[in-house]
Amino acid sequence: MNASQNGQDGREPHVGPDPRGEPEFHPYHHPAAGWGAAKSVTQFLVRERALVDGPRAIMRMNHERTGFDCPGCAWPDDTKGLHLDICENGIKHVTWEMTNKRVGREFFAAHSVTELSGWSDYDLEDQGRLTEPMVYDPDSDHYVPVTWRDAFELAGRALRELDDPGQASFYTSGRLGNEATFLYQLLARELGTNNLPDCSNMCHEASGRALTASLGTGKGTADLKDWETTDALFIMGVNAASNAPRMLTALAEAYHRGAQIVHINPLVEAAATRTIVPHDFTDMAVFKTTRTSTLNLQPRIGGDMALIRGMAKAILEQSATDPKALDQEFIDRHTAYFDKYRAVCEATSWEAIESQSGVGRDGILKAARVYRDADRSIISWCLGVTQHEHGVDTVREIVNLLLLRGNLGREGAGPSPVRGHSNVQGNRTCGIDHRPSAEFLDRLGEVCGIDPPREHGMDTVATIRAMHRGDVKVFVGMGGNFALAAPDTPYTYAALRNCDLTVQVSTKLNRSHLVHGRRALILPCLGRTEKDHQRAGIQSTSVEDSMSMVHLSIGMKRPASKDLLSEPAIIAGIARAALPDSDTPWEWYIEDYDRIRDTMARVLDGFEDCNRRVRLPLGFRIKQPARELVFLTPSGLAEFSAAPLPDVIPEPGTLALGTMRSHDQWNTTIYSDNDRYRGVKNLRTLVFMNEDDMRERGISEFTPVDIVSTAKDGSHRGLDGYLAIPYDIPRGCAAGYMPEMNVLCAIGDYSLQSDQPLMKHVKVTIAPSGGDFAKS
Ligand SMILES: Nc1nc2c(c(=O)[nH]1)N[C@H]1C(S)=C(S)[C@@H](COP(=O)(O)OP(=O)(O)OC[C@H]3O[C@@H](n4cnc5c(=O)[nH]c(N)nc54)[C@H](O)[C@@H]3O)O[C@H]1N2
Ligand SMILES: Nc1nc2c(c(=O)[nH]1)N[C@H]1C(S)=C(S)[C@@H](COP(=O)(O)OP(=O)(O)OC[C@H]3O[C@@H](n4cnc5c(=O)[nH]c(N)nc54)[C@H](O)[C@@H]3O)O[C@H]1N2
Ligand SMILES: [Mo]
Repeated sequence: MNASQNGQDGREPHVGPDPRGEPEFHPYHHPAAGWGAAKSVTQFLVRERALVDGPRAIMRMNHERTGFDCPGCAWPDDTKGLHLDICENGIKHVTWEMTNKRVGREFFAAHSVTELSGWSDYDLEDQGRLTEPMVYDPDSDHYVPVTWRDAFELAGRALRELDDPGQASFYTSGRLGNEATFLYQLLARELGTNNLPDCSNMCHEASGRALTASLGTGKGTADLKDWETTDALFIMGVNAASNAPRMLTALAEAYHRGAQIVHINPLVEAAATRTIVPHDFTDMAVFKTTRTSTLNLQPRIGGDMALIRGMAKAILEQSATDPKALDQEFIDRHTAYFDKYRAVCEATSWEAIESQSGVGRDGILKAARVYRDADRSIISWCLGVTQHEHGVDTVREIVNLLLLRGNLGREGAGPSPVRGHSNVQGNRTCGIDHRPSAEFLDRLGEVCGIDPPREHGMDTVATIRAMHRGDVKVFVGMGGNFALAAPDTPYTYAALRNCDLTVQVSTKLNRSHLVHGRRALILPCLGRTEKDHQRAGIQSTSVEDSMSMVHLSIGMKRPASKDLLSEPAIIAGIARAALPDSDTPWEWYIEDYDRIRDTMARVLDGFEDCNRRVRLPLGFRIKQPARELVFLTPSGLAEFSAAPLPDVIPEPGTLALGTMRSHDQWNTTIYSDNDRYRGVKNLRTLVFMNEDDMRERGISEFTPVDIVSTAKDGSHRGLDGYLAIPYDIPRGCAAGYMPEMNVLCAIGDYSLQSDQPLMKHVKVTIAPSGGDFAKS
């Protein structure tokens, strides 16, 4: 059952840096951000030897017009043009790209792929930036240099020679700029496939589908201004201090203003306590902390829908005596199916709500009171809500609750998903969608003179399965680290290895270069911080944040190597080779990205006149019809849903395990083995457990345990020798880190509502290592 020994067929023994220190766990009681963050950043800058360039670049991060967009997350830029709108993890993220270390042909000549497969993921990325295109040579088992022209021809020929364009798949990780995104989907569709899997398939797919069903637009409607004026914030299933640290500023401001801040998370994360606002130098100097929470509720894993249902039930019950509890006028004018929703709330018993949510009625009523007393409420959420079987129903339940009090289409109110990758939302806007609408395809066809395929394409999980079967033969990864980010690691490895060709467009060496098809290319690209010289001069690219603001990002650093190409140029190169007779002016587009934007303006809703508007000081906001109370739903109204509560209570003896990030990692990129806010040092192979669950199993702190997951189809997967950490987490729940724990996520375990892998709800048993248990 030990899947962790073999770099070829299982997982790496270790993803983080060596040497490994002794594991430590000391519950952490310091405020989020502040000096701890400053110290951590300094250590990081020193290690990456970026002490000169690092700080200079950081000063340009998120500057309107003259700066580059921080690739760290999708939190919007400060509307007041704050000139130090940065955070610890954003700085690490940028410095990671700007490292002075390089991995060139000598490196690949010295190390075979088999040898590199035994390296940790940390060591792979730590070699620095890729410098020139490389092709895999099966005879020597080494990557060897290849010219760009030959690389494009190899990829182009493989694509041309497919029996069917559906045998190709084009993955995107959400940091690709809008212009490259647009060209990428054009390449896929001109070739004849909608196989455009992306990281949202593992991330916010559920949010998009739910919001589209309820409101007719797949995005949140609240923007940063709304955050600044709201009376109550409900923050669900996000570790904001680590993963959206600039949210801390908004939370601190809200607290000062007297707004209520309710955190809903099985773990009380750092953002649910207090912070030192990172860019407030006075606060930093005097160690002044601000509370960032007024109420914390700890539902069981998967218990959010029941909790929200409980709040709605309380509001509905109260409306019998309190006419202001509901916004009846809003409900009458703007919504459909309210009666059905009321009926399902009435039919859901308080017992079911309490047992399914894992929160007592008192706590739910407290949250309901906050909601009732606030004129304007925002509900914000991230992966703790989406990566579940019933993620779509839960997001729809969030919208139901908002609709009850007309928290939509007005200042200070609305749904507000926290997106992950810095441009993941822009990717969707610009056409990365395996289920495109007919209207979009019509316009794309008309404007670009192509005949796009109408059949839906494959998402991430479907692509992996198709590669496994041999139905997808060419895999192109535009950024990201597919091998490690996807579920069921050994299965995904086998799928990638079964391809005729894998192409990875990347900035640094990672696992996806070593787990490759029979032929393989590494195509190194410019990073977001770097100058992109094209014929018409230095180019900028546009990106869209979590709150639908589109703005320009422009790099200012000399490229890491003279042999790098921009992502748009790489896509155009592959496209020309794959589609020699294409009428699309690929080369002409690359000379001047304004030309790409002009075409985008004609194809994409909300991009009209985008070349001018994107150059406005803060860029432009894509119109959100739902924000204007225009609902592109079948009824033309905001639609209540009335789904039954799912049963999320673990069977006796089993636990619900959520996989998540540590503080010191960026998805598959590991910065260190520490998780500062959770009090962990030098340890990633851990599992956080409730002390009673530990006691019941004869487990104490640092006891090595074996974890076995049971998939929907009854199959088992396991990890051995993880160390148990007693943690403030509800009974029946456990948590640990991705990507190591992806081994436990079965390929068949995805949501029937969103097709998202169930990464926050893995059914596991945990027992002390060494028993017969692991072999069961
Ligand atoms: N520094 C840094 N920033 C990042 C990233 C990174 O890796 N590092 N990743 C980026 C990406 S792509 C994304 S999508 C986001 C991810 O941001 P998050 O959503 O914060 O990601 P996770 O670390 O997976 O944390 C999930 C949170 O959900 C909670 N949770 C788990 N199960 C449940 C549940 O059933 N209900 C509720 N209410 N909560 C639950 C966990 O306790 C944890 O706090 O961050 C983005 N920003
Ligand atoms: N178990 C479990 N698995 C998960 C999750 C989870 O919560 N639990 N979360 C899921 C989520 S939310 C997401 S978004 C995915 C993330 O999946 P991915 O987006 O595929 O993974 P990342 O780790 O973000 O990708 C990192 C790589 O991107 C490349 N890169 C960095 N910058 C650039 C650039 O500018 N251009 C290009 N071309 N490449 C660049 C680098 O080579 C780096 O190694 O993982 C998913 N996997
Ligand atoms: Mo994500």
